[in-house]
Amino acid sequence: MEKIGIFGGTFNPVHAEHVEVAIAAINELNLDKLIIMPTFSSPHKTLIPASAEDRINMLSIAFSGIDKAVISDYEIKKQGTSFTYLTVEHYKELYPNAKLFFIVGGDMLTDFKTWKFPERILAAATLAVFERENFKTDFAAEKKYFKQTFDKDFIKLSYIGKNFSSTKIRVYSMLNLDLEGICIPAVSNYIKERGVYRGDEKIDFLLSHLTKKRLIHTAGVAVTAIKKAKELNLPESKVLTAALFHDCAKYLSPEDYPDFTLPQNVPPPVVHEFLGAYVAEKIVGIFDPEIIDAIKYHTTGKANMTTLGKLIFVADMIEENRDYDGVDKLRAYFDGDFDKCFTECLKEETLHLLRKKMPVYFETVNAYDFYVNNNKQ
Ligand code: DGI
Ligand code: FE
Ligand code: FE
Repeated sequence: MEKIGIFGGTFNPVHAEHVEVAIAAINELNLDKLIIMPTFSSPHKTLIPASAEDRINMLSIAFSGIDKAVISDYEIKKQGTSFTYLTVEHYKELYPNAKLFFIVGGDMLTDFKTWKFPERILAAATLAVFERENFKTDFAAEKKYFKQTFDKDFIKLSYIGKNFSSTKIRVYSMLNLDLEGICIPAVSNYIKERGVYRGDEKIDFLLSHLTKKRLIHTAGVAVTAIKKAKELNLPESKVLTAALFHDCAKYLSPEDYPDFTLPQNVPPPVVHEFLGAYVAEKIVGIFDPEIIDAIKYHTTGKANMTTLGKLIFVADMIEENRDYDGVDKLRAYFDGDFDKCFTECLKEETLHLLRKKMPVYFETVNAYDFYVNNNKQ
């Protein structure tokens, strides 16, 4: 009996881990064919979108060496939200005598129950699940649940998917940073040649006013913050813009902006948050007051911050390039309890300033009082 796998995703863009999963599925399931199925995704809803054509081209490049993999434009051609049950039923009709597998990551397993007509998916195809490195899946419990709920089993692949981030590739591309080591070389050439994820004129401001090191830090803040956007109910585009511009004034001087008024007694390391808010609005043209406010207090914090403000503050402190004692502990909180992470970051920053005998700005004192001492009147 012919064995056919279906592997869906946004592939925006495809990265090395997708290819590894595909190879593992082909080998472990002994597939005759693996259909790679990029989902249709609305450009308006996608953070840093690529055209369907570009996504398909990048997939073709990435899978060019794997004969059993074929790229399908089925869902993209259909447009709109595609439902997995319709896709697998379509292929079941096309290949009535084949055994179909639908390949998903362990993180999707919990999600699966909320998909439309899971029982119809399982009637047409068998799930083949790969584990995710940083995602604990209780496979025994899931198997039991599947048996009870659907009277079906799924196959657990032995392959463990590593954490690769398409978001990182997109953000790095936007900031003109080197994709080496994070993107398949041939795909990265395509991205560069076609300018797939090129930034707009606003981004040009960052490219001409920040150092490379600062751009890498900026990308780190963006990738970290975007990870939490959904959970915190924040629009990804807002999070991205605030993260990208949070340090836009890091190397600028207030003297060069005569219309800008710096508040009194601002310690030198804090100047760039106020100047940044000014520059982002008046020079770059970012008008969302919540974004401007997040930039304005990203260094000091303040009492009564917005969720966006807290997220930028935290991401700034724990992004992957940060390296100080205690940062790993803060990162662990970030993965778990965001509010706890935020108060711990605030404590850490305040202690750091006290240790270094640096002046603590009154907004930081207020934030500490509000969040750590819980003086919320
Ligand atoms: O701009 P970044 O380097 O990414 O990070 P940041 O904006 O959080 O902080 C820049 C520096 O400002 C950092 O060394 C800590 C310092 N800082 C933060 N809050 C205060 C502060 N310095 C003083 N003097 N007072 C503060 O309240
Ligand atoms: Fe900063
Ligand atoms: Fe920063």
